[in-house]
Amino acid sequence: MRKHLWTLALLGLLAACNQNAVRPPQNTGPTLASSENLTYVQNEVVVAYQGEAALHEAIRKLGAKEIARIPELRAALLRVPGDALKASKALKGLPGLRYAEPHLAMALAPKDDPVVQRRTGGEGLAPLGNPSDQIFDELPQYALDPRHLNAKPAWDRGFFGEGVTVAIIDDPADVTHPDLATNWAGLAYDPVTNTTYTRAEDWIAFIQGLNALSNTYHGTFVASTVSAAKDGQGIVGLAPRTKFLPVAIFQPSYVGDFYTARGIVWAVNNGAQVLNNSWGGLGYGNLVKEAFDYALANGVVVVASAGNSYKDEVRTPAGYPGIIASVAADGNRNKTDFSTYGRHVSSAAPGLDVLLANPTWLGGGYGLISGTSFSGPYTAAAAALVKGACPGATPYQVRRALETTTWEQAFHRTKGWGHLNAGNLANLLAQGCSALPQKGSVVRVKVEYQNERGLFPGLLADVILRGQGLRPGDPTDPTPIYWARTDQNGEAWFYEIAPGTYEIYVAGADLALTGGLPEERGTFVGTLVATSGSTAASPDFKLVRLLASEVNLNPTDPYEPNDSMAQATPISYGQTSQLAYIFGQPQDYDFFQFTGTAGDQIRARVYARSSIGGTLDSYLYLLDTNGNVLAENDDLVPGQITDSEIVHTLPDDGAYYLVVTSYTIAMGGQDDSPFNKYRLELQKTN
Ligand SMILES: [Ca+2]
Ligand SMILES: [Ca+2]
Ligand SMILES: [Ca+2]
Ligand SMILES: [Ca+2]
Repeated sequence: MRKHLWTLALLGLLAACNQNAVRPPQNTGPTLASSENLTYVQNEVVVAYQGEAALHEAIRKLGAKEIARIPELRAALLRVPGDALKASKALKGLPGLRYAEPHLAMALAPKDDPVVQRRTGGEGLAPLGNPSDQIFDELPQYALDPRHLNAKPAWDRGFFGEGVTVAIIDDPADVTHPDLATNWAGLAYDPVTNTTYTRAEDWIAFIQGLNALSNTYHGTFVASTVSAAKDGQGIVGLAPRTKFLPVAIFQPSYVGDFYTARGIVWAVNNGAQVLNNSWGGLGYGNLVKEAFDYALANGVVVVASAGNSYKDEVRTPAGYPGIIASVAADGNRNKTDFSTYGRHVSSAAPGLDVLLANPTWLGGGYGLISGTSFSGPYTAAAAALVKGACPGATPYQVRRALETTTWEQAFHRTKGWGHLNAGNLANLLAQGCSALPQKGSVVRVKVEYQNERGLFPGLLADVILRGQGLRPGDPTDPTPIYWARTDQNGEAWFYEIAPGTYEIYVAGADLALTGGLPEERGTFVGTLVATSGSTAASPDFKLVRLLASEVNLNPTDPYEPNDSMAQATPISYGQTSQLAYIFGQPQDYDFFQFTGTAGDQIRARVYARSSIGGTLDSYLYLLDTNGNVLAENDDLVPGQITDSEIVHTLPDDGAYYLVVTSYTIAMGGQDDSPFNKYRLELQKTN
């Protein structure tokens, strides 16, 4: 399981060292920046647009340069002169913009992860059970035996995944390993340079050119989980006649969300029917989520590792709607201690000490390795068995085919619907494609906010769909729950989800910052029915109009109106304001007045997004009695703590003003969100 670098602050794991390990995605060598748990390329912004006009306006406004574009996702990568997070905020409210976000970075950090360790050279190759029924080619593989994935009955019935291509979105896999060469799809992709490789020697030369051979093995292990040939040598993948398609998003470190999204789109456009993603982290990237939506809309199954975080939490991409999240199981078919779990997970597969292929550049042969990185591709392989038998099966049908044929066939949030069983799956497939479970749904939710001033689209928020009757806290409750984020138009999409009736909840767009499970968050705003067989072209649609009476979405700023010196709210030394909001008008300024004496040293501090959550990147001014700006501050620690602070010595006796607004408004833009909360503190320090 590879990690998003931008989650390491939350995990508390070696964040500083990993930044040093990041390999620049291009020769130009971009610098990484970190702010509020996000790590991103300091001067690159991803812009998603409705039409070209909005893109051109964004470029003009930022003084940016277009680096690359993904037409399928209506998204472009821009180089900007200043800080990318600030630049993306400056675009808020631009007509025709869908969203702007910094070019998020992730890093490969397998050594942080105690469970992702290789052992090669024949040491302890049969760690669990009796090897007598574990030989499928040459070496023992407990994962496939009759007590685990139960592969043989599936193969005996002719289900090998023939005709199916599985993309290995990972570090570049070895297409020359003796157990993989015959099942390479003949194409491989470097998304950074947009290069498609068709000759093995060119691909290997590309890998060697990355100068990181000792850290490049993960993708090869993953590819062999799915596609190792059944040829009498070495090992066998669960779907041994699938072709694998390597996409290099770790080179060996993570190359950035834009290139990951480009790699996903390339895989879909080049014949992949299943995408394996043995990576992830916390946080939410709009572009990568939309790339997976593109895959799902094209009937491509998406599998992701749940994570190796030892706890019940939603990581991404595993937690995006429509993605099959895999838990790692041990030799007893129980969840491993390290596996991430939760209500969103689909199923479990072997992920402890599994025997897989080691790259030829590291000596070849085989090794033992652990992690949800490997339960994931066993799941992708099971999906390929379904696609091989029923090419028209939708991603939701594939998911349910796996979930309804597990050993347990009962839900528990520690391993979803249970441990995969390919023999049971084959029994289902043998009944023909009409026996597959019903099709899933595609749902579009649009959130608008209405108050006495009118109707406002584009509230940036988390939208949570909870199946009716959800019992939070009950670990055996199988009711589905999904989470997605709105774009600037207020739209949130849910591809390939379970049909049924849902309750819709809306919450502040800060899940990644504040944590909390989706099932415990949000304000109830209505219901919708998702119908089996709805599609991207014809989704189930629900317009949610949030009224001013919905308390959580219409916070009262106790000091309004306070938009001028004449309306200023008094504040005195030692006082902290109540919770207030930059909200209720496109450019809200909140004025506070205090009286000081010449020589007073004051410290005025805004507590906002960086300290109390929410969405406000604050900006603070100090004015004298005539309205002249004496001091101003954007960020307490530039680019890292976006709350504001002014320390100043007063020049005269008399009245002074502190003015709080948002960074976006201070730059001339508009920023009107009910999640823009803050408190203002004033102190005299001498
Ligand atoms: Ca083999
Ligand atoms: Ca206000
Ligand atoms: Ca105000
Ligand atoms: Ca700020």
